[in-house]
Order: sequence, then C-alpha cells, then structure tokens
Amino acid sequence: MKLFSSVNDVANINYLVKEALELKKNPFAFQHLGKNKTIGLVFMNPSLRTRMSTQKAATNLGMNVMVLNIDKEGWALELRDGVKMDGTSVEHIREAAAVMGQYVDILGLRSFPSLKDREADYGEEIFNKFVELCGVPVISLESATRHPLQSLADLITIEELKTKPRPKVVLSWAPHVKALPQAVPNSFSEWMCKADVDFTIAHPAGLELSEEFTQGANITHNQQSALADADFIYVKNWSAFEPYGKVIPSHEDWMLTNDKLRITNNAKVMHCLPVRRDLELSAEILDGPNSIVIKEASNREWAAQAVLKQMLESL
Ligand code: SN0
Repeated sequence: MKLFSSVNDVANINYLVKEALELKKNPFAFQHLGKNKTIGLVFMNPSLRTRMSTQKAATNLGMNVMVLNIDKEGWALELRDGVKMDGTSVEHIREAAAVMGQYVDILGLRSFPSLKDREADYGEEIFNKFVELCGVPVISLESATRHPLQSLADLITIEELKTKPRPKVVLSWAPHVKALPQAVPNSFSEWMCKADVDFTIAHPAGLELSEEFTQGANITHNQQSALADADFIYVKNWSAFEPYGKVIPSHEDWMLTNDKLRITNNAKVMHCLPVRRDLELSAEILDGPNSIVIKEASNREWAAQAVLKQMLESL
C-alpha cells in the first residue's frame, strides 16, 4: 500500500481487519519490516489517540518515529502557489513537504478542514499537496474529509464484539457547541457501507452528509426508529455540509441516554473521542456497561499497525 487516505485505498477490508487482529495477538512478529525505517508523524492539529497509537504501532514494527507538531513547532506554512511571501508565512509547502520526504520512509499527516471553504476542504488540497510533493507513501492521520485509521479501528471493534453475522450499526448525530468536521462520520459511513453490517444514519434535518460517503446507508431524521434493535450505536457530532460548517442549535434532545438504549438490542456505544460528557454523550453511558469507547481507542494501535505493515511490505 502506497497511500492510506480512504477505504478506497484498501484492497480488502476484511483481510485488513484479520491482519490487525493477528497483530493484536502477536505485536512484535514483524519487527524486521521496520528496521532502519523511519516514519514522520506531522500534526497540523491536536491529537491524543492518533499520535500515541500510531507511534506505538510503528515502534511495534521496529520503526524509528519522528513527531512534528508543525502548527506549533514548525515555520508558518504557505499553502498557496503564486503568492509573494511577504506576510506571516515563512516556508512554502513545496519545500517543506519535499524536505520531509528526504528524512522519512513513510509520512503521516493530520490536517483538519477550515470548515469555511468547502471546495478546498473537499478537494483535500493540503493533504493532496503533501502526497504530491513529499515523494514517499502517505498515511492519513485525519484529513479534511476522512479519518480512515479511526474507521478501521471501529470496524475491528465491531468485528470483535458482534454477536451475529450482520449486526445493526447506527451512526447517531450528537449535539455540540462547536462546528466540528464531517471527517469522522464521512469515513465511518464509507467503511460501514462496504462492511457486512446493516447500516443506518440518524441526524436532524439539515445535517445531511455529502452523498459521496453515504451510498448504501439507510438515512433517517427519526432517532428513535433508528435505534430500535441496534447492536452498535456510533455517537458523533458534525457540522452541516450545507450551509457548510454551520452549527445547527437546539437539538440537545439528540444526546444518547440509558433511557434511549432500552429499545436497542442492548447496544454497545461507540465514540471516536474526545467526547464532551453530558453534551455529546451522557456520563451514565460512558461510565456504564454499554460503552466500548476505551476498547475502541485501544484498537487504534492495531489499525495503525495493520496499515503500516502493508506499507512497509510495499516499500
Ligand atoms: C475532531 C473531529 O474531527 O471531530 C477529532 C476527532 C478525532 N474532534 C474535535 O475537534 C473535538 C473538539 C471539541 O472541542 O470537542
């Protein structure tokens, strides 16, 4: 694998999940693959799980790891071509990305959307420029429109915990006070549409995701009907795709509570984290027996390791 930016870069998702679960049983079996190989993890935005799990996964594979918080520790980057750099930007992405490619064998990049310019965000301008300019394989650590390592970890978690061959999985929108990206729900949806699950998305009117990611999903504005008989509920806030980046207020009643779980099939509750307690998801659920958010986060390690293994094998 030379690029991991979406589910479309994966030849066989079931095989990747299987590999991840094998690595979980035997994390250090492929240290020879990463010996004398270096990964650079470049963050333009904050991270806890992605940073720690990807670093751990790379180390399990014997790699050297460099982490750069480029937003705080790097030179201010110019992303536009054809501008005279007489403002605050110090270095152009053309030099920065090309130089990074000199030091690393694989580059990981996190670059959130602006949530202001939909064309630039959905064109993945920053991520694609790094891919074009760095000259080495690139792994997405969450880009403007997708978070594929999260979705792979989610699929691994569902595979481990499902009690029937084709579980009912519901992506349920949650309230928030800020405009958050659509990356996690877009990505979760495109992975679930390819997985062997019965997949429903529930959100208030006006919060439709881009259709590019939801082909094959059942979509409803009725949370209660979506939750009926659910085996897994994936809770996530996102801002509107149209009008782009808008926060739609007054949907506090969409927060998941134990009461709402009664109509489910004792559903397991997922969230990519970070989660704001009692705003997005009730503390009673997070502290109760239905939450699987910690196991889900723990599977980030095996998701990253399965992807890095395939990348190392193709170097
Ligand atoms: C990010 C998102 O894409 O929703 C990262 C998730 C892995 N989440 C946030 O930015 C949360 C910010 C907040 O203030 O709660």
